Amino acid sequence: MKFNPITKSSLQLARAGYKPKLPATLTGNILVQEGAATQSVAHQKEINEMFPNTYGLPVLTIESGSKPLESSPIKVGVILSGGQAPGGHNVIAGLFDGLKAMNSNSKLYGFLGGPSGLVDGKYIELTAQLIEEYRNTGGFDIIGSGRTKLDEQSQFDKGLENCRKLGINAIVIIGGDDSNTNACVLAEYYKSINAGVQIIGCPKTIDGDLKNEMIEASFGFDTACKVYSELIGNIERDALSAKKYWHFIKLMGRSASHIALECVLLTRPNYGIISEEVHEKRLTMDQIVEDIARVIKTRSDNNENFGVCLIPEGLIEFVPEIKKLISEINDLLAEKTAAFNILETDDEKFQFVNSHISADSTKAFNSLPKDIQTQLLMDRDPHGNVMVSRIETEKLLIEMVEEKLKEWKAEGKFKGNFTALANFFGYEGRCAAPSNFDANYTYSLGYVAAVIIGSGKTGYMASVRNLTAPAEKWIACGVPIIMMMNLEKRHGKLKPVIQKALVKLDGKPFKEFAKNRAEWSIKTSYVFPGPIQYFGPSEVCDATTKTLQLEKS
Ligand code: FBP
Repeated sequence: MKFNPITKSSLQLARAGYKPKLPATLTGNILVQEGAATQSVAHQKEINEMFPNTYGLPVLTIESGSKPLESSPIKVGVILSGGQAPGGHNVIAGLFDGLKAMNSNSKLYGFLGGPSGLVDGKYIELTAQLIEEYRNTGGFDIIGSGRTKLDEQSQFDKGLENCRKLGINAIVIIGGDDSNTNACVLAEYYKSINAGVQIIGCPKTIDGDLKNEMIEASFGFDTACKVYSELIGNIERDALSAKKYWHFIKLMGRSASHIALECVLLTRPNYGIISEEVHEKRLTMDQIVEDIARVIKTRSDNNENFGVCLIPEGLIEFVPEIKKLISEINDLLAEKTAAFNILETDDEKFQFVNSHISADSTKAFNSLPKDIQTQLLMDRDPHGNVMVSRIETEKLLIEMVEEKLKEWKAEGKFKGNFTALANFFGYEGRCAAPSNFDANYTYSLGYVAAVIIGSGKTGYMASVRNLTAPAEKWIACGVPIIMMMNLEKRHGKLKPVIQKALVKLDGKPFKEFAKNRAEWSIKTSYVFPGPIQYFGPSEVCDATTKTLQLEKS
């Protein structure tokens, strides 16, 4: 593939010259230290049996050493997997620079279009000239991404054949929880057959749900939340100026509500839903709607017929009656795929579903508007997830709140006006040019991946910690991916997967919201974060998320 020069904006040109910062331990001589043996986060016995060759590996800490880390020439393949997240290109740049620092004859190949590129042998060589064009840019377009799940031996064998043709000794998979689960399975298989190909993962996802004791944040979360918060702030200012609309804004983030929580903390809207709280309190759709309507009424009683309500993308999966419904539909579609796929009309599909699910779920299914029912039956992604970004929860909530307020109006309880507008912010943030934090973090992650490869290890995820400190003080590590694994039901079967990090209701970010939300709902307390700044004072340009700052405070 030849780079197609596109006219660049002045910001792009200036940004190309930005030199991402590395932890000080990566800038001189390097020593890779091994810690004690580790275990998986849950289901230790079962996971140990499934991963006999890679279970129990030690954590690696990268420290300053007395000699430079050198390697023989290595050939490495890199894959971008899953949804785009700001900073992917910088991971590749960091990986490239790290490999070249260890041996200038090392080579980097990019598999095209995600994991399928490995299986189908579609690749390009990533040269210094090509990488130069993509430093500090958003997007994954340098090699493209995809969501193909690698879980069959035939795919692993084909991938190995393609690596052998190119002389590739290591593969870096840049992805979220599902893609790093793929990485873990692949590492085990290649180790079990002594394939001589190392597998290293990198924690990517705007959703922020690939984090744990050893991974403080997934990359892209910082930039995406800053983009959404800029837009939310602009809408808040419009609402405050016009004083006639309620804006219902759905925010991406699939299951976990980290994005919604971060944006709530940055912009202080009048209402914010956190799916994990809905689940914990077992709130029904009716209760959620009633609570939103209560805030609208109180504001209206104060003559404020406007407001902003933030909704996490995955909400619908956390409402107990709908969660049960989705789980039954998932099992049904997995078991009776052929019978379902031949049905042509929506009505036939609804009838089929209703005749195979429990009475409670039938009731929940039939309480939903037709378009939401259709959206719940759409194809799952290759990992068995409902594609929640396509379910229009924001519109569903507006409809239900409208109904509730009509009832209250008829009873004389609500005297105001309610005009609502729906928004969905997701794709707007996934390919933004990485913030300084994400530019530094991703470049460091790529560099760490190179060091782990240089030290001959497999089955590790690159990790950079101490992220609220200046980049020079960040701590570089390699974390066994198996430490993050547990068993979960996918496509109707228990599978080893990386445990998703949901919002912790006893964590400081949620507590900060819970402490203030009553005031923010009634008193208009909006904050307008403005656009990401790449140049200027450090407190404006370099700060990372409120979530991380609170978690680490
Ligand atoms: P990853 O988990 O792969 O990083 O994807 C995140 C995400 O942006 C989710 O927030 C969203 O639900 C999903 O991707 C949408 O992806 P697609 O456009 O492929 O349906």
